[in-house]
Parts: sequence; structure tokens; C-alpha cells
Amino acid sequence: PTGRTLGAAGRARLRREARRVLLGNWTGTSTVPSPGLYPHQWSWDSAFIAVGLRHLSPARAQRELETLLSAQWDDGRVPHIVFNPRVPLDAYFPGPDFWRSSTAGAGAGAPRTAETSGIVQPPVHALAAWLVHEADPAASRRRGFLARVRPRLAAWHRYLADHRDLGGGGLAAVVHPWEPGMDNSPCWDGPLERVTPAPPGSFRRADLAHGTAADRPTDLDYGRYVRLAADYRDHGYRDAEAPHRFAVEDPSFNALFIASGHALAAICTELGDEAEARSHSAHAASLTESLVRRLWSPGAGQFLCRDLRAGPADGDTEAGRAGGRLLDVRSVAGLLPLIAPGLPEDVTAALLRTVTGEHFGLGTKVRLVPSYALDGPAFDPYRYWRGPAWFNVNWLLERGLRRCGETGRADGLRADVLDAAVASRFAEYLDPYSGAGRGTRDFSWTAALALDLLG
Ligand code: 9YW
Repeated sequence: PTGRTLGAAGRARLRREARRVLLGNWTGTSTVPSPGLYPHQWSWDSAFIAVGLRHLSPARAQRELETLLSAQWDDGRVPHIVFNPRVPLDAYFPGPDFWRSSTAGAGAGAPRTAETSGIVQPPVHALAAWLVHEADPAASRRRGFLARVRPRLAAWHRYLADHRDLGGGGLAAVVHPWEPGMDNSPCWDGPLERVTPAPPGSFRRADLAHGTAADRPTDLDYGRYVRLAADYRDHGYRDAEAPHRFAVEDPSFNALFIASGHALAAICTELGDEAEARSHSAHAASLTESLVRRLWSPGAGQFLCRDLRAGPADGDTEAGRAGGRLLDVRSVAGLLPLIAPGLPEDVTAALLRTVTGEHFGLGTKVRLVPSYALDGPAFDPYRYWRGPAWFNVNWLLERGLRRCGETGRADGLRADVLDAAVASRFAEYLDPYSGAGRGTRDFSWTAALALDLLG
């Protein structure tokens, strides 16, 4: 692959700079997303980081994932943050003194020795483990990498299947806006209206010391995030008992679950366990079927989120049967199922039209795909997941396009991601129109995924 504007020297520089970022953000056992803003280990960040680290050091990439998985709870959940005990308590909010996993989460099997959050992030880990293995299969076999992570990955997927099918239709639901990893997506505006925010004086945001307020979620968003997390904690992080006032089926979370299910099947095949491989493939296929049945909107030409706590819209008998209500909000999350094998052909064709059409504008209006429709009423080119383009999302779309045989478009997107990564000094996210970097710089997954796209 060659960058549109990056020559050999540019590529070498990108490789050198990405390496500098990843080595700089390495703590000895894992990588922080950003030393100032996010000074601990984040779950899906680590999966994306491992995908890039495999090009520098497959052993380090393995370590990244193993460190995260070693903080897995007995019920199988992989927490969204693993706290570094050497980092001061007030460096990040909400920190270990808020989540109190080792005590509040004891009933759900939280680790005793590590402090973690109690919510999860998208299950990208089996996909990452498989890609890490593929980078150097001989070294992976020598270290018994897949054999070590396989039971933990299987338990993680089992947690999602057994504890998170809150709608009863076969998909995994998210119970907090931080879980799908797209914190302040306009998709959550409706569901969050039902949540009484925690009083503003009851917590102190640490993010504003590092980020511009206009680029970050609002105080009202934070009040609601805190309330939902505190309610979960106060019910011992037990899904059967927690009120889960926020419960949404998100297409991107489930698409990653599907892609990781297929990866877990490949891992089992590699380990010679064909029976387990078949059961993971069958589960991934049934998730795909549920995804289409419950979240596909032919009218929108994309997948939508289903709000499980909303009543059906008038006359919407299909939604009534499925439970809850589809949210009429165009987030990029609804395009990410392009990475999932086995979608019906008409669904894939419609997704490809939507990604390049007026709402997302790939190749016409923008170079990188925005997080939310350019013409949506809540669009804001600066504010986090309400418009800016993110590198992990675009990396996933590049894979999706390539998987669908859209080689030209995938090559173009790849080139644009690489250019934007260099030009923005590995920004956390970008203004989708101007390509100007926003948020923090030297952001780990931006560096890692650029490295991966360099090949
Ligand atoms: C926060 C670490 C995380 C990402 C999320 C992103 C943000 C945490 O940062 O959430 O404090 O807002 O939304 O996807 O994993 O990079």
C-alpha cells in the first residue's frame, strides 16, 4: 500500500514517529492511550494498540493483551479500564476510588489485587489476538500465546452472551454510554434524557485539565455518566440486579462481537479444537442474523441503535415485537457492520451507498468518515463523538471496504488515514472537513493503526 502523498521517506518517518509514540506510552506491561488525558489501561484501546505493536514487537503485543486479560473478572467481563496503582488518584475521573471494584464488585468476581472499572468496552480482543498471532505464528506458538488467551477470550464472549442479552433477541446490550466507546454520540441523547444527572458538585472532572471543554462531553453528560455508573456499582455490578436504566443494542459493539467470534473460531482451529471452533462460528452467524433482524433499517440504509428502555413508536409493530425502539440517529456505528461476514447482499450494497453518500461523504465531502452524519441536527465538527473523524473507526471501515471487495475505496481511505495521522501528529480525532487534528496528540491507537496500515 502506498500513501497518496507519502513517499518512501514519508513512510519511513511515519514508522519512526509511530514507534516513538508507542514506546513512549508503554508502561512496562501495557500502553496508555495518552499519558496526560488517559493514564491507565483502556480495554479497546489495548486491542487496537496490540494490532499496531505486532509490527514492532509481537511479544510486546501479546503482553499488551495478556495484561488486560489478567484483570478479567470471574464472571468473564473484561473491564474497560485497568487502573495503574502508581498513578495519583486524582489524575483521572472516575478513578479507582469511584469504581471500588475490588470491594463493590466482589460478588461479580472482580479481581482482588487489581482495581478496575466495572463496565466494559467493545470486544475487539479476539480479533486483535488473532492478528497478533498472524504477525509471527512461530513465535506465538513457542510462547503458547493463543492457548493462554483462548479460555479468557471465550469466557469474555460468554459473559456478553449470558449476561448482556437484555433484549432477549440474541444481541449484547451496552448499559453505559462509555461501553460502546463512543461516549457522547447523539445516539445516547434520547436514552440519557431519562437519567437524572448526579449533582454537579458531587464529582470533579479531571479531563478538562487536558482537553478543551468545547471538544469534550458536557457537564450534563458527565452528571448522567456518573449516575449510571454509580447505580451499577451500588448493585454490585450484577447485571441481573442492576436497574440498567440505559440499555441499548449498538450495531458497532455487536459487529465487533461478530468479527471477534469468527477470530475466536480461527484461534480454536489453530489450536486443533474443531468442535469449539464450530460453536464460535455458529454463534457469530446467529449474532449476524440477530443484528440484521433487530437493527437494520432499510429506510435509513444503515444499522441503527435499539433503545431497549423506550416503548415502541406508534404503529411500529415490528419494533414492538423486537422490544424497545430503533433510534433514528445516524451514527457511524451503523456502518461498522461492514466488517462482519455474512450480511445479506442488499444490506452490504446499501451500506456502501450510505458510506459514500450525502450523510457520510467518503471520497466526496470528507477524506475520513465522520462519527456522525454531516447533515445530522446534532453535528458538531469539534465535539468528540458528535462529528469528528476517529482513526479506529476509519481503520475498521478500511477493513470492511476491503472485505467487501471495494479495493479502490479501501486504498484511498488507507492513504488518507496515513496522511492525516502524520499531519495531525497522531491526533485523537479530526475535524472531518478540514482534517485538522483535535483532542490530545501522540494518541496511541492513532499511531498503532497507522503502523498497521503501513503494513
Ligand atoms: C473518557 C481512551 C478512551 C476511549 C474511548 C473514548 C474516551 C474515556 O477515551 O473515553 O474519559 O472520555 O471515548 O473510546 O477508549 O482512549
